[in-house]
Amino acid sequence: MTKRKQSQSLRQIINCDLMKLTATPKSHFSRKIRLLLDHLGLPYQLDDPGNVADIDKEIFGGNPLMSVPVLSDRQQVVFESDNIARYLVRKFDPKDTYDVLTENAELLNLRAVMNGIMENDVKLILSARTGMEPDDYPYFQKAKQVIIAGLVWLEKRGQCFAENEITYTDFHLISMWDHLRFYDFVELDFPLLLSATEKLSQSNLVRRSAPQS
Ligand SMILES: N[C@@H](CCC(=O)N[C@@H](CS)C(=O)NCC(=O)O)C(=O)O
Repeated sequence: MTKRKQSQSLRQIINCDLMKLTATPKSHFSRKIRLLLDHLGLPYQLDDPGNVADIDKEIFGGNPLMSVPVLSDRQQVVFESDNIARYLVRKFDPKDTYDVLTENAELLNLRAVMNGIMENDVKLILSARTGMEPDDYPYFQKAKQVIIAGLVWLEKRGQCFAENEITYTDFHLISMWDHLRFYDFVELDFPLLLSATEKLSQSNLVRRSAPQS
């Protein structure tokens, strides 16, 4: 980190000018960012909007998409988990310690599949939460099938996770996996993914943001 960046972060800490992350404690998309913030040692304040099914853009940090996470860094507001990750790395971690800015197509595919699984997981949760039984609708049955097909695809690439140093791709995996386990919509019979997530969960920093009942 350059001296200028270092003093920028220090100023933020000293002035208690904390970044704010609008996020629910169980949100998997938000957890990717909490893991990044925690690993970068960046303090932040969590602003919990409560029920993400609510229709009120103000509780979502002004995000018209009415979803979390949203980062507020003084006057700068950033929507979308991966945009937030890129913003944080460009501002605070020029070495890109966790490989957020990779252009590697295989890694980007892994992340795309995990993001897709998480999106479909959100569909199932919000349908159940808003009074629709997912099993009654082909739209949600497809969402479940996409989750399963995505997990099968990831399991075939299970050796790509939890290798030497933890990376942003691992942050995706642990956030997705713990969330699926928490909500229990699909059976998680994927030995390589299980062993990678168990390895990642040995870290206190990783466990700190795990969803709690
Ligand atoms: N593509 C978005 C997805 C965010 C997302 O779906 N967040 C969920 C919570 S984990 C949410 O707020 N959903 C509310 C909704 O979709 O109405 C991102 O990467 O940040």
